[in-house]
Amino acid sequence: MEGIIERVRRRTSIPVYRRTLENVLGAIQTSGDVWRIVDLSEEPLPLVVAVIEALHETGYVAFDGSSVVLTESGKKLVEKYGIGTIRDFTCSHCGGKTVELDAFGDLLKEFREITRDRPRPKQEFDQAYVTPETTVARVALMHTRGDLENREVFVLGDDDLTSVALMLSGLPKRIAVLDIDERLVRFIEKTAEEIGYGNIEMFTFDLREPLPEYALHRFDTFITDPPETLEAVRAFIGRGIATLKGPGCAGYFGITRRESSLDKWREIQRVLLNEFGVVITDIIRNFNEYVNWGYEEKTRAWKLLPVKVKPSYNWYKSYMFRIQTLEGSRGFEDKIEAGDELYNDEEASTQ
Ligand code: SPD
Repeated sequence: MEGIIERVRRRTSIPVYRRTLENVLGAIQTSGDVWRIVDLSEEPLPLVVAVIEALHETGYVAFDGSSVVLTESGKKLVEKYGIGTIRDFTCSHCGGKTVELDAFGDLLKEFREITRDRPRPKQEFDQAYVTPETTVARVALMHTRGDLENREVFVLGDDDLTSVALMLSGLPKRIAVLDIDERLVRFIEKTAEEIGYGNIEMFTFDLREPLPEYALHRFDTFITDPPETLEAVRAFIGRGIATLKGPGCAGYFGITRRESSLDKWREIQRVLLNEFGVVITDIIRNFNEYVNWGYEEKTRAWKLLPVKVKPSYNWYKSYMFRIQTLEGSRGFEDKIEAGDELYNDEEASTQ
């Protein structure tokens, strides 16, 4: 195993552990589909590719058409080290989301209809929206935690159209939404007009810039889904916290394993705890499920993958974080000098 780890280290600077190999070898035993291997192993895609290539080089893995399979010596390797297949016992009722959607059936139906002609994901902004079930589950989750009813809610970046589900729920007292993409701002504006919802403000905004005074310290709850560089965490989550009124407010955001190693998670959590002084109250595994964005063949992931095949199911998920503010919590209000690096680091691959 040490020899394989060494080979992986020569291919990538993403930290690799014995556990990484176990995760990837466990996933390969469950499925030959590369996207499923990334999904199940819960390692960043570029690291999974580096492991697969090292295993291929050493004769433990072969490519059978578009499938990744263990060779006879690969089978002996997993047997020798007692590496089992990865099994999925996710609750089939809630899909692991921990909330049930039955009470929100009408909202889900309306949301689907209203968003039928939504703007398609734009690669320039690293967009990929979540399934309608996920968006509505967010409403259910936030409501369950007491963060919606009669609350003032800020949505920072909204290709998921969470603001539309919030309007339909009728729960918040006021909604504000910003996005860098004018198409989305116009779509949300038009939807608000059509459903006759007046308590919403929206504006086109690049979160690299500090938020205007009128957005600061005025909201109870924020929700965002950041790209996962540390700068983007500051730009999206840090600014989200800056919109909150003070202690006792809440924020929601997704963080994935597919583009962020646990080493990066630790850095993100350090920023949350040490820089922003907030507490993490919830982390719900694979809560957010993303619809395949359609520009896969133009992404870094596509260039890296040893077999070129389009994903056949929604392989990309993120964990839902909820944070709460305490005495001494503070948001991020500085300008961010980042171009494309806002979206991309060594572990990212989907833009
Ligand atoms: N480039 C398409 C995929 C982007 C998905 N972003 C989700 C970020 C989760 N924090």
